Amino acid sequence: MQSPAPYTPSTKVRVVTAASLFDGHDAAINVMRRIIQATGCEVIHLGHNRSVREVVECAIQEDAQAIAMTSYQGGHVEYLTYMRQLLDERGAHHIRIFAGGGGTILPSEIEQLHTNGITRVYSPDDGRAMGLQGMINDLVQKSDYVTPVTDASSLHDRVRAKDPMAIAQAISCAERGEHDVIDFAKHVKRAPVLGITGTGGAGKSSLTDELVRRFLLDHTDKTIAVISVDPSKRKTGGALLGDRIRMNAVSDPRVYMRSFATREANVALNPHVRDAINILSYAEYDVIIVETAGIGQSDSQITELADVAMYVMTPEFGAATQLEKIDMIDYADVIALNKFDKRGALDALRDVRKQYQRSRQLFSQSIDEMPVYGTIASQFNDPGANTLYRVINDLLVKKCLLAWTSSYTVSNEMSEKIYIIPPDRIRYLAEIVENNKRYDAFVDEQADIARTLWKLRGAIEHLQQ
Ligand code: B12
Ligand SMILES: Nc1nc2c(ncn2[C@@H]2O[C@H](COP(=O)(O)OP(=O)(O)O)[C@@H](O)[C@H]2O)c(=O)[nH]1
Ligand SMILES: [Mg+2]
Repeated sequence: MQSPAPYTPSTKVRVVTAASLFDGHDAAINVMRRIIQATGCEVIHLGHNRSVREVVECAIQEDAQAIAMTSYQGGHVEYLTYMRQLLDERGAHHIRIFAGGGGTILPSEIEQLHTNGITRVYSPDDGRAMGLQGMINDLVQKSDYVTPVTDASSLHDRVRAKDPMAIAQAISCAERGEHDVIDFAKHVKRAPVLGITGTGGAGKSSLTDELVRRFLLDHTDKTIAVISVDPSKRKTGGALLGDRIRMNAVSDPRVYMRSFATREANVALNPHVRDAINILSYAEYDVIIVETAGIGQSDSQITELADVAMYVMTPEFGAATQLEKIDMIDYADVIALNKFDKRGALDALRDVRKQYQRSRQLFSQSIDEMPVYGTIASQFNDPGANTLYRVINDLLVKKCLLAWTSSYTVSNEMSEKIYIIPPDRIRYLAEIVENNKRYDAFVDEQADIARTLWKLRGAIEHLQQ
């Protein structure tokens, strides 16, 4: 069968993808999300094992046109039906649901799910008849619509009340250039903004999640919004907005998160991030975190938007001279040297502190006073991340004249990797195998000797007879 050409959507289609609760079968959704992205859509991928509530809240906050799920573990009728109910309960009747799960979803169940309001469940037979691109074309075509604004006249009141759907719709208006609808947010006093930038994969999203978690624990009455930008592909216009995979703390009523695609080549920020900050300020979020796409030179754009700017890097920057080329070391208020568990981290910390000192001519101060902190964002309750949180909290208080009181205490401990298997025992399984093989060889050798002796003894006895 010849694969059909990709459908060209006429709107910016945003699709949330995930594998269902308790389900680790993510191979199929990974294939589908890549094709959805290559068909020009912005894909907000959540990974596997996601509850209905998580998926629904994400789709509403992201103002997505559709949700695409896989489910292999059973319970798909209840799961998908509940997803439809929850979307409808929250007024998101327009969000379409698509799903697949191979032979585990029976034809009779597919029929039932279609009756229950699931737009389409794709069976293996559909795959054979339509091909992968054919299924995705069908999905994207059915999702190719402009997301509605529920009631434009009450939008500002609902934004002010922090209604996630209203905020999401207002931000989409900004992205579509419908500025008259969001005029109310134009002259608002801006909420404090923490800008986070750094190369892709340095751990910006993981650190954002760690900061959000600590903020929620430290300030039990405060709210936080996260804006996260990832690059669009120039070739297809599609984008993988994958930052939510790292965000475990954002599924909280006091948090709103929105993923942006840059929608332009070679920029680290979407031009509408500024509008989004205004809208979230109008909604009176206590602080807004903006994570940039992390694509190098244009990263320092963030300093124009942020009250406090953080640069995230890792110990693997190559030679110390490379540091002199990094613009953000000159501009950042604070630097996180993440992945502090990597080799050479302590040397790197010294080099980055030295460069920070040099770039600001702070030669009268000790390099240990430079605001560069080693962190391990992938580790629970990491001491470096604790210190970083408190430093950022205090910087925001100082720069934005906030009346926050933090009870977050930090220690002077350095981040250190906590090992489940100690490094010198990392090959323990191989060592057991090697030991067993040595023993087998010894036994074979001894058996050979015993056999030879036995034969000699037999020969001697034979000769004596
Ligand atoms: C690959 C696989 C695995 C891999 C998963 C790798 C991964 N990371 O995804 C591994 C080996 C890890 C695995 C593990 C297990 N598996 Co498994 N696995 C499969 C297998 C062989 C294929 C599933 C698959 O990905 N197919 C590829 C997709 C693309 O094709 P498809 O399923 O036919 O889907 C079609 C359409 O539905 C459509 N489609 C599918 N999804 C979507 C989504 C969208 C958006 C769209 C548009 C279309 C679409 O595309 C296809 C077109 O033809 C199935 C058996 C089978 N042959 O189907 C079992 C199967 C799903 N596994 C099963 C089981 C039981 C398990 C385990 C629990 C086994 C165990 N006891 O440990 C674990 C659980 C893992 C976990 N943590 O959840 C059972 C489930 C039984 C049930 N629900 O009653 C199955 C059915 C095997 C069986 N007959 O027993 N598994
Ligand atoms: N070893 C190690 N891995 C980390 C650390 N922090 C994040 N990671 C991993 O690095 C990868 C990229 O992280 P992510 O937060 O998505 O980076 P981003 O692209 O900068 O947002 C993920 O696989 C994380 O689990 C860390 O401190 N140490
Ligand atoms: Mg990220």
